[in-house]
Amino acid sequence: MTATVAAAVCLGTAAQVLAYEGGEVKGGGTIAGTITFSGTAPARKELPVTKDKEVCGKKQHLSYDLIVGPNKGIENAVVSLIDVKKGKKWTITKATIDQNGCVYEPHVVIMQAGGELDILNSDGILHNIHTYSKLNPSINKAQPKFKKVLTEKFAKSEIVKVTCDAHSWMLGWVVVSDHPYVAVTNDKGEFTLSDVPPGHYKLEVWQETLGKKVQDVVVRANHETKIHVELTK
Ligand SMILES: [Cu+2]
Repeated sequence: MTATVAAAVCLGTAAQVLAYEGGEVKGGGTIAGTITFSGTAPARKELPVTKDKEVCGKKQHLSYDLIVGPNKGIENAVVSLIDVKKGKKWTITKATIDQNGCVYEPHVVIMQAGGELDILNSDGILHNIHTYSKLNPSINKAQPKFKKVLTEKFAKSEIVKVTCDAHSWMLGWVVVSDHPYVAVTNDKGEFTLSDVPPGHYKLEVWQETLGKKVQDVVVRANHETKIHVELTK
């Protein structure tokens, strides 16, 4: 019994030491750049709409798991600092994804660990959100047509896969982070991380089908560090 209590106290202390500390950043630098695909990008496949065609069939559905632009920029890659302990405060108080035309919009959403995610249902049909995660409890909930919003909490930092049990092609990701130095690339593969305290960091790039790549990055006061990372199959 005593041993259990001691272990619990130890874990509590470790968590406090590792927790991210948000505050004012003086002389922060910027990390900006592009994530590109190396080689010939595979074409997006058309996903057949097998259900609720009157709503889901309004849009053409092309595979959402790898989108490479004309200049090889990878859309929806997640860029984050993985060893940052201190820096700016979070400004997102609540994150939102919508189910619109039977697509999760955005495909990748960022939220604060311990924060809330609003899951909207603009379609007005039955969706069933089903999440896959290691650290956070899995969610498997029907969202009937009259239920305009479901609000869910995610306590732990990790990337959670989101699917819909009603529509097999629907796919999204929730990036739960305990610090705000995380960005999703735009349709040109570009990202920016701003107000980073000067220092040496590990920058991680993650893409759902291409995996992870980590590299060192140095941030200098009031300076922009340019980064280019290539990912491939
Ligand atoms: Cu659905």
